[in-house]
Amino acid sequence: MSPQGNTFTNPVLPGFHPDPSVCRIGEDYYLVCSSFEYFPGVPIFHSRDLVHWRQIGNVLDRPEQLRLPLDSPSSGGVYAPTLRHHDGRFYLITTNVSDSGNFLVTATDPAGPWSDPVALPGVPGIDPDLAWDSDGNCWCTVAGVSQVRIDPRTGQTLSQGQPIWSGEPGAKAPEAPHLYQLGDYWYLLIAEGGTERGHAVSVARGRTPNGPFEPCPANPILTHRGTDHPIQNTGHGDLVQGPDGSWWMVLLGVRPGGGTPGWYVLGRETYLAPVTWVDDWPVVGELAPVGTVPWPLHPGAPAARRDDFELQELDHGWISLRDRAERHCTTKDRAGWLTLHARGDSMDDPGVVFAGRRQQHKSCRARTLVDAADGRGGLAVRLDEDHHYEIEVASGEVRVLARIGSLKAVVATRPVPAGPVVLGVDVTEETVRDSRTGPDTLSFGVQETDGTFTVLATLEGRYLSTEVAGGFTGRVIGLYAAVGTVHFDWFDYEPRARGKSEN
Ligand code: 6LW
Repeated sequence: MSPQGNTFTNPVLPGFHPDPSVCRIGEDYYLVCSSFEYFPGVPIFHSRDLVHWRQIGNVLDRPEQLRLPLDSPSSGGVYAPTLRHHDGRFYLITTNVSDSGNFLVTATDPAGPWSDPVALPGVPGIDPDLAWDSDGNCWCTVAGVSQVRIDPRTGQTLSQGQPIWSGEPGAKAPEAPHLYQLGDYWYLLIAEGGTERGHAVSVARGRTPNGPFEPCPANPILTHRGTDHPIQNTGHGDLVQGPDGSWWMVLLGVRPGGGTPGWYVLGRETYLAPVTWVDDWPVVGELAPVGTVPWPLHPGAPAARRDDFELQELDHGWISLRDRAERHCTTKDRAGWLTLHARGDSMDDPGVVFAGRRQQHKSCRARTLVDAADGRGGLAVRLDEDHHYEIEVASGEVRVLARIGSLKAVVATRPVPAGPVVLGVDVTEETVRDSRTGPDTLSFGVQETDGTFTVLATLEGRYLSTEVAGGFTGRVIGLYAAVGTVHFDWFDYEPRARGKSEN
């Protein structure tokens, strides 16, 4: 099934879900996103309608598949993947910019297990794509834009790299290529203009997979640059056809908030747009507006949820920094609790033991019950090592800490009785008061025994935005241990409605 027109709500995957790639087998759509410094890597989702997505796993969920050295930078790691299905197998090709470069993995079931990596040492650059021609040749196209033939079983490169069409002359960052054979043409879809406000999607077509390519006269076929559309930075698209013959593009976009220049805090999200064909060129329709005509919620839709850590495995949505060994992060030490054993002494440390979930709503709240009798730890809102706020407990004292670039401060403290304590954060989207305000605030506090929430500190959200911190990710809210052993009984995440702009 496919949605009708744009009668659905965008984004279809809110929060840090960038660089979407999609494919369909029969009635089933599958979609993957980049994951950068987080482990497990490359979240994979299933849908029957392109709108409601349920995470069915993470493609790179074993250390043998994904090595992220502890000193690798945030926004390094795993970049834009491409997901394809060929000859009864799923292929996932991507780049680990912090370790192995380009590689591919395969699976018969997209929920896994996925194979060990096939290294692609002869494939340069980032954003690799895979396409097969009718002779069985496998073409690998990368950002730049250039192309080599490969043997996907061995990883061997079978031809010299050839530059092919790379977008509008002078446009920066031709990247995210995807190559499709449709009817009489091979279409080369690319992103250009950079992943910031200038982002765009352009297309060219040719008679053979390696060109020559003729650019579409209507390029860019999608961009929101220079508009006041609430969804900005639109680009990095991938095309898919529904079983009913309709065409769609998944793409990344952001929702900046506040005054000038606008700050986005949820990272680059996945959006859906209808596509029609005119004169054998794709025409991208309007993006469904944010939060207008919600489809009925289904179990996979983001909503209030509690993780009570009763199961041995963490839900697929939990991500950690660079690795997640059982000796650091486990539900097996204390039944019904998540136990974190510290490595690294604060959220400034790239090796800190952390497990979190993406912030998916502009206004939301998170709570957790923490037992830090044997250590120090708490609840953090993280963009990277240099940009995070947290509330932690140790030795009868709760502290709120802020790290913004090279500045670090304890902004509030308060004594608490011995025993587990509920720590929390309320994120609140701000009304724009003047051109310098917004986009949100984060109020950290403790829950009293009568259930009321006492705020200890309210901090500006813009310092945890991509415009301030840089990079490619978005906010992740989660649990960490900075000293010793810290136990967490449950973690609650709840969207909070706030006016029209909320979804
Ligand atoms: C990715 C590139 C991009 O490799 O950003 O928006 C880079 N597009 O295609 C990181 O996600």
